Amino acid sequence: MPQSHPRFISRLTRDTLALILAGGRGSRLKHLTAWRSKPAVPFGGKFRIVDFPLSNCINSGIRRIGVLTQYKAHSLILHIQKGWGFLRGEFGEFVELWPAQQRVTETAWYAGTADAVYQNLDIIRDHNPEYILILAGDHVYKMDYGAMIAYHVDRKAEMTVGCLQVPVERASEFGVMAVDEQQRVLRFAEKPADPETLADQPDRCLASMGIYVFNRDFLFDQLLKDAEMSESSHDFGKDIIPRVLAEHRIMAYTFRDLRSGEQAYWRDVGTVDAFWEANLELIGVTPPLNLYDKKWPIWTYQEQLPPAKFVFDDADRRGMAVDSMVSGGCVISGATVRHSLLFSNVRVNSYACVSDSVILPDVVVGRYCIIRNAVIDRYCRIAEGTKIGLDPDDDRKAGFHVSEGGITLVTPEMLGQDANH
Ligand code: ADQ
Ligand code: ADP
Repeated sequence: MPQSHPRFISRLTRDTLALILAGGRGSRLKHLTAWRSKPAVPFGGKFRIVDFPLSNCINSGIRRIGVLTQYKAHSLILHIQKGWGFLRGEFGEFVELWPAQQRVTETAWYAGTADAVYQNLDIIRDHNPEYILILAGDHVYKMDYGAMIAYHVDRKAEMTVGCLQVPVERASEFGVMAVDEQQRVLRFAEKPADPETLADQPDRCLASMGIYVFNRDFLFDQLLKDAEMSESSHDFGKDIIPRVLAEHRIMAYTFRDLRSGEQAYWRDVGTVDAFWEANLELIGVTPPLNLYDKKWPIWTYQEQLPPAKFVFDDADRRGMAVDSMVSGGCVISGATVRHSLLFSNVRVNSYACVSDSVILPDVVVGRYCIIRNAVIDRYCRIAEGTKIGLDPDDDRKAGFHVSEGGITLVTPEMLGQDANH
């Protein structure tokens, strides 16, 4: 049987435990991650970022998943508890939350990513998987991990690193590697100032996606060794990969669209500008990320909400949204919404005009407001007549955050409102 046969892949994914690293702060998202970790940041109208790697696992047939949390985990924990309890424990399926719990020493929380996994080694050992798939909780993409695990086994790798080609100007944000013709990793530099480019393309680099497949014993050996090293920062990219690649078989797996073979959609929505852009991109007629794909559904927790409605107000002004995505529970009354994404339960009142903006759940936009090029955080109540996104200096004076790309971010705290609703 050829190794890429679907039945063979389903055996591999059944033998895999996935660990989603969801502890990072994501500080470049500014105030959006003041109270929640980046994986818990809402995305795409009704999802949170962590729903993407979680859904990828389920859709790939991986049904044993640990989510490792640390920073401001409350909203992430609630989301996972409410939304991801549908797996069948009696079949050995689970999504479990593994908070930093000082299991190993009394004083240490998670240091780097490798330490986060190391601290859970005894739980992983109990599950006894053949392969361990380590994922970041903060990227938006649709990926069949089965194909990557099959590649890993096929190439007799001890560890496989998922990677993508990126333009050289952006490469310093990533782990950058060089590979031989068989795709074996020869060199790896974490966030290098002077990144090595691809041999045949001087303007592109091979960047790590921060996702890894490990053979169980190899992972255990390396984590135990790393834990002993006082000079290590206990991080996969900074410490483990560069240290092991000379003596071990570390392979690179390039993430491509399985059908077209082209570069696949993958976004690290790590800044306010990237967050705004990735959300608005979803609106297009043929968006680069299709959320309507029945073959690769994105699962989430959602409240039961009534449909969105668009109504005439008492002065007979039309409430409408064009070139927009509007989620359940929204009411647009006598107001105009253009090229915007409204999350659940947003209310836009008469004479208001919202354009090129991303409005998170449970926001109220008062009468006569004008909102442009903005991200409005959950639970903001925008007072009647407020203008946002018209003049960056006015926005800064009002206490809002204006991003490098000119997007205005507004949170309840900036409005002097209680975010605890
Ligand atoms: P970064 O994304 O910069 O680089 P890091 O900040 O360590 O790496 O975050 C990786 C993932 O782990 C994120 O999902 C984060 O939320 C989570 N995380 C971080 N610290 C954690 C901790 N202590 N406990 C639990 N979770 C934690 C990495 C790789 C690069 C690669 C990029 C791709 O190191 O080589 O290019 O990802 O984005
Ligand atoms: P999400 O909308 O992502 O669930 P929330 O806005 O509910 O995030 O915030 C996550 C957690 O942080 C909640 O427990 C909330 O009560 C708390 N929180 C949010 N903003 C503040 C704040 N300004 N001060 C104190 N706690 C806050």
